[in-house]
Parts: sequence; C-alpha cells; structure tokens
Amino acid sequence: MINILIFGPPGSGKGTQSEHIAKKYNLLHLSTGDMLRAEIGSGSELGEKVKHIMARGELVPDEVVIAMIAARIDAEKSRSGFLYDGFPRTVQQAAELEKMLEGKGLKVNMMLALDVSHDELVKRLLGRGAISGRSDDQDMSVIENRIEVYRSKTEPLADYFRKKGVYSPVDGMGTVEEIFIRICTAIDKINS
Ligand code: B4P
Repeated sequence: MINILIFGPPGSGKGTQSEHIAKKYNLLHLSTGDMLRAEIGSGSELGEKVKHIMARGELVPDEVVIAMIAARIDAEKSRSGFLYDGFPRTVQQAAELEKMLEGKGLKVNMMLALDVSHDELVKRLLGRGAISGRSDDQDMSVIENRIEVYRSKTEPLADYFRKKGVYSPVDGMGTVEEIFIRICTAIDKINS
C-alpha cells in the first residue's frame, strides 16, 4: 500500500492534480480542505468551529485534522494506497501521520512537491474565487495570509521529508496536462 503526500502552497494545483493521480493509480484521495468544507456545508458543530478560522486563512487546530484523517484511514481497506492532499500542514501533523502509518506497518513513500511562482498562485486563486465563490479565494489579504502561513508553518515539512529521502520536487508551472505528465514520471520511478 503506497502513501503519497501532495505538497505545495495554496493554489499550486494540489487538488487539481490529485483528482487525476487518484484515478490513474487507484488511490484514495484524502483532502483535508474538502473534508473541512463539507463539515461547514453540513452545518455540523465541527464546521461551525472551523469556519471562521478558514475564512481568515489560518490553519485549523492539528488535533481536528488528525482525528479526521485517522477515521478515514481506518475505514478504508480496498485501495492500492492513499493520496494526502493538504495534509500534513505542520510538523505535528506529519509526526502523527507517520505514527498512524507505522502502526499498520506502512510509511510515507513520497512527497510530491509542486513548485509555483507567487504571482501564478495569486492569479489561480483569484480565478477560482471568481467562479466558485470560495470566500478565502476572493480577498487578497486572506490569500496573502494563506501563503504566509504556508511559508512559516508548512514549508519546513519539505526539509523534514527530504531528510527521510522521500522528497520529490515537480515543476508546477504550465498546463494541468503538462504537470500531470511530470508527476506520473516521478511516481513511476518509485513504483518500478
Ligand atoms: P485546501 O483546500 O487544501 O486548499 P488550497 O491549498 O487553497 O488549494 P489547492 O492547492 O488544493 O488548490 P488548486 O491549486 O488545486 O485548504 C483550504 C483551507 O483549509 C486552508 O487555508 C486551512 O484553513 C484549511 N486546512 C486544510 N487542510 C488543513 C490542515 N491539514 N491543517 C490545518 N488546516 C487545514 O487549485 C487552485 C486553482 O488553480 C483552481 O481554480 C485550479 O483550477 C487552478 N489551477 C490548478 N492547476 C492549474 C494550472 N496548471 N494552470 C492554471 N490553473 C490551474
């Protein structure tokens, strides 16, 4: 069972590429952003708790996302593996994920890191905001805060996984199709 993390700043194409990767490699796509937005959409107690945090572009508390992921991993048995999108986002989340996997005799096999310029990130997020109505994609100060939170709290994970020998950078500039080909080349290398 393979475990792949897709990593990169907001707007780098994690969600977009994850759909294609999950389909091609029969992986379960676990997006903490989608799970949290579903909680908000359903009006659950958890959704009420996180909606103001997400609207500001801050990170939801580690224990909330860790519990969500743990429940999904435990429930799923029939896939070739998991694709984690937007998780982990802090060193604590990474350590907890590794602990969960270790308990099952598994490990993180790969961190696919999408590299995209700042201007392109802003352009993509504003573009999505105009279509989807996602409020965190419409306000420049929230977008800049998300990128800043990424740089300070999430980016250190690149080094964390580089030291474990599973870091795999991918050029995230270009069309969705071009980037997907680069990603498949990287995955096929570790799969062969
Ligand atoms: P996420 O849902 O993870 O969203 P994201 O990082 O903003 O976007 P993503 O990277 O997936 O989007 P994509 O580029 O695919 O997080 C939202 C919030 O949830 C966070 O701010 C935080 O509050 C909370 N959260 C989530 N996980 C958490 C965790 N683990 N811990 C704590 N808090 C957590 O798409 C962007 C746009 O670009 C799309 O419109 C797409 O069509 C476009 N696009 C993609 N690739 C393109 C390309 N090659 N060319 C042109 N456009 C492209």
